[in-house]
Amino acid sequence: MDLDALTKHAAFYAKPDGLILQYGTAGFRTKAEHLDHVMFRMGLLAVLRSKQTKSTIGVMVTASHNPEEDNGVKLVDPLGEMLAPSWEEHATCLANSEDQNLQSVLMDISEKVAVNLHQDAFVVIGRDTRPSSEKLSQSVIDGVTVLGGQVHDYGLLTTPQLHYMVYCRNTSGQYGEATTEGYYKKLSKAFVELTGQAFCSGDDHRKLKVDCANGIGALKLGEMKPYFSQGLSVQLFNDGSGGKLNYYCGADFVKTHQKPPQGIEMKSNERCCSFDGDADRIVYYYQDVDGHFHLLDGDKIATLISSFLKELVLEIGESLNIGVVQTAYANGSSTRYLEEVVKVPVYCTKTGVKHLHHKAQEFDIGVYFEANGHGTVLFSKAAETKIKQLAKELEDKKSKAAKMLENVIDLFNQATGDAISDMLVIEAVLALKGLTIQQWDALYTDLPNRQLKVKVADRQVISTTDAERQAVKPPGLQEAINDLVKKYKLSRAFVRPSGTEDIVRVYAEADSQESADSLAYEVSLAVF
Ligand code: 16G
Ligand code: ZN
Repeated sequence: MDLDALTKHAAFYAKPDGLILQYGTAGFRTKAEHLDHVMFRMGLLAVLRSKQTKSTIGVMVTASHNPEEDNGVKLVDPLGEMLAPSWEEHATCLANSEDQNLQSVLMDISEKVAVNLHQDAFVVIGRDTRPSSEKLSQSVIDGVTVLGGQVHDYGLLTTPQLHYMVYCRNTSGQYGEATTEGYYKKLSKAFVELTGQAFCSGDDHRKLKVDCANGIGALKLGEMKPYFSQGLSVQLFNDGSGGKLNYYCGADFVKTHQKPPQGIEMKSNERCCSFDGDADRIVYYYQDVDGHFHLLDGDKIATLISSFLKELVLEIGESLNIGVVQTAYANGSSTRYLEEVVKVPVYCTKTGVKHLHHKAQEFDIGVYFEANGHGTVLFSKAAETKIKQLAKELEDKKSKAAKMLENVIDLFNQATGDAISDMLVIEAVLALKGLTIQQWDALYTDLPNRQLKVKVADRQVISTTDAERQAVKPPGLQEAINDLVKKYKLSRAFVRPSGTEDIVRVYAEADSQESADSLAYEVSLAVF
């Protein structure tokens, strides 16, 4: 390690006085102007992680659905997964160390994790379309190179594309080719083959309007469109030409406000969807003939996909176990529908993709979606092998179903939730089952619900258990919530400290909107 060079370069990336940041569920995230030193340091950390794992590590510069002025960074582990939790602590430690301690903190981490400093390091970098992202990604590159690591800068990418690249590179190309073209071809081939047999009633069936949140999704979906155009025609809105990132648009806006984004022309009953700012989340929606807005969120997506997968598994007659993973935010109706109608076991984890992803890996087929539209489906190696083998056998109903599953495996991003990939899966399922968005929506009715934010002096006074569904601290809070919940029918409520904002979140659902609103309000009073 060339410590002189490190000291020299580090001088360009002074840490603002008193700034303390935490590597949370979404990495580091704050105002872009405060992140230069963090980026440089994450370049350093990525080199250590790469040396330790003897693998390519990814660094993504994005703040997802946050306002355009923000930015953020997260590291991607060898199999395209989120950074291991023990390394989140190292990241926090490194980001917060005073400038003069940088070297010693870095050495401490190397020792703790037993890094062989002579090992080669390789880091790949991607960034979203924020005005600050290019400069910040240069700071990451500087951090990597000063420690002697090699870099490949992919430039503009969606977050899930970077996860895909890392996964491809660490599996010797077996998962796919580590280029955007490789990604487009792999997914489009699977989509076109999957939808090949679908009966399409009219051209309208193949049309989809996509709100791209004025983000990277517009660019990448635009590049990809020609590859799958024989199966689906997408029309892009909020494509970044003039509009501001995530401003009155995007998946987070639509889910939070339960209304259509600005900048999209919606005719009644037309199928529309929204990506978030880095294209790892998706929600669907439509407006009915009476002008009512209908949102089909991550829970509806999980339900549609789980039913489809369950049918295919029954058809191939193999005992592949399916598990669905949700969080406390999943609408009670979706959980009931999955358990009672689709008849699949449902599990609840803490909020944050890494928790759901981890749980989903326990099954042959693990479906996970957060209500906010982040999710994917994971297939175990054993399931994949079995499915591929069945798909090769004689032409019959069984092998047809296996072939479909084979394409489904290729179509889902196995590294992380991916708006483009999820969109293609949903479009394929709707086409194959001949479902309109209204029929999909009608599978079950959401219980009315309300989310509130509560500002408190210290959100850490609240701690939770049971996948965030029960408050253990402060004393008496859970008892108070229990008493309030008893007052309403079909009700449920919980509170949890946010992992991304300095607030406490309250969620309530009940048999009517008035009850859900009033329960949420009463619970928020109990939080003080
Ligand atoms: C992050 C998480 C998202 C989660 C959200 C919750 C990832 C990649 N993103 O954006 O999954 O839903 O945080 O935010 O894990 P909250 O803690 O503020 O409610
Ligand atoms: Zn995102």
